[in-house]
Amino acid sequence: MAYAIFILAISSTCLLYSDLVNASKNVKSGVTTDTADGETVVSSPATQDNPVFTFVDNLRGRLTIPEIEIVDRGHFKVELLLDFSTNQFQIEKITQLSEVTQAPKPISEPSVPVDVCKADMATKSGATHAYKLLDESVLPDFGKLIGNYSDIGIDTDGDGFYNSLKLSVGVQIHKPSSYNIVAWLKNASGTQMVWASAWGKLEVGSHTIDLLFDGLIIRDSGLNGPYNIDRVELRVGDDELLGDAIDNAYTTAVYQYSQFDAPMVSFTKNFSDIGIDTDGDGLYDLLQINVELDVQEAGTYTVMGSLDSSDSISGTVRQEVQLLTGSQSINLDFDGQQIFQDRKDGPYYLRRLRVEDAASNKIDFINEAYTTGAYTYIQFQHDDVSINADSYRDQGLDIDNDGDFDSLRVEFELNNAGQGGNYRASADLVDENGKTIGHKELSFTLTAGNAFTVTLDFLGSEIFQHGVNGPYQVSRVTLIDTESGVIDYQQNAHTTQAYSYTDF
Ligand SMILES: [Ca+2]
Ligand SMILES: [Ca+2]
Ligand SMILES: [Ca+2]
Repeated sequence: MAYAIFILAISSTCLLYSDLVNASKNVKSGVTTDTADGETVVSSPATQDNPVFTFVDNLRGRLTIPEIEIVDRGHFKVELLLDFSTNQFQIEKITQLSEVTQAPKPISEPSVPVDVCKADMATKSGATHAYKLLDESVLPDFGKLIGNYSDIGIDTDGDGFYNSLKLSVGVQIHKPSSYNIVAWLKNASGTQMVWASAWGKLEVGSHTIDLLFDGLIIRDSGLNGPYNIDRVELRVGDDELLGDAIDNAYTTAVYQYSQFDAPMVSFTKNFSDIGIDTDGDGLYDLLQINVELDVQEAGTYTVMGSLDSSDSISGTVRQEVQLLTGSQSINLDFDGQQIFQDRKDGPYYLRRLRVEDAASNKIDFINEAYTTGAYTYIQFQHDDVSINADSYRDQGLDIDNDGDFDSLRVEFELNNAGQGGNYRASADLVDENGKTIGHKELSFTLTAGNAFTVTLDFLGSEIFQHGVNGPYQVSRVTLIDTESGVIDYQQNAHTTQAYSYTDF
């Protein structure tokens, strides 16, 4: 019956309510919709007043439904009712609203194309819109899961470890079609581990379909069997309508996760870290993190990871390494000067750690890999002349006493343990949208060991013409030794007071 309604919907473009009202509908609706086997499929407001409905041309409209929670994949019919107090138009649309999912998920504002005669409606007024969401998922006439299962570990490369766990599923087919058989595997305590599927055309009769659960995933789970086949589904046709489903279908034989194949390489989650001073000046040029790997296949791999402080990224390292089989370590070296310039004390966090094979396939990944020991940023490499990041201050200067600031003065101190020389400092003044208001530079000479205040006066006329209120950011502060180049840098150094541009 559900199938008949499907045909009706796709062959009609302009239906009156009276054409449909007597149509037999073997479906249920309500806040919770049940299928024939008693399972909850859709939990949502099954009818909803005033959904957003818009026309894209004379015949076709588009219905936007606020939110639907999909409890299970299925095929659903949306009925749109346009009520003009005297005449009702009801339009229906069958649509598949969900993807393969292992957990309930809400779908926000799904958009459903609906065919409707705009010309017929043009003379009406005062329309109210409503929709119904009806489940048409189950097609019991096509085929059945007959409840026959068996399982075995499969080692395709003869290394003594299973590449996959094979589940054989018995099905009885009543109508020839394409079918997709899907199964989900859990451990005994209910943790979802892996799913597998097999697609093919099946003739009438009984068949045994083999599904292969990936051994790498079972190994990586660290969970021993016996495993439970939590659910098996038989899906029909290109649209994969649900033909049959069985929960708690089967329990496998006993397996240890260590009987399955391990990946080519994986992180052992053993780490250590150390500050390295390569030039003997007492400051760390590198923060070196030692990463241990377990290697099944020797070869060329790339290891990469990011070093974060609590609220910013200090750097990303990418390193190609030659690995032999067995357990071994590699070092990821993070730039100490970059850590100093970020001016965030540790501990630091090694994140987004991944290893790729020579073809750039991701083999292992850890999002939150490691927390380093405690460091202060001042322990990392910097010049004997550096910006004192805690010394920034700003003020408006009204030179001619006419009530408007002629400039915005930004000042900061330099730490100077050097022998003196010629330097240059520069900075940008930036608005809240990241747009640059002005740029200032100052060249100066330092004498040995004497502190120095850098004064940058941003033009009041530029701030006024820019027309955006503060507070402003003092950004891209750069300190240059005219002999050796950039010796210190701050991307976002200081936030000014909350000036109004009309103050200038
Ligand atoms: Ca194997
Ligand atoms: Ca050093
Ligand atoms: Ca003035």
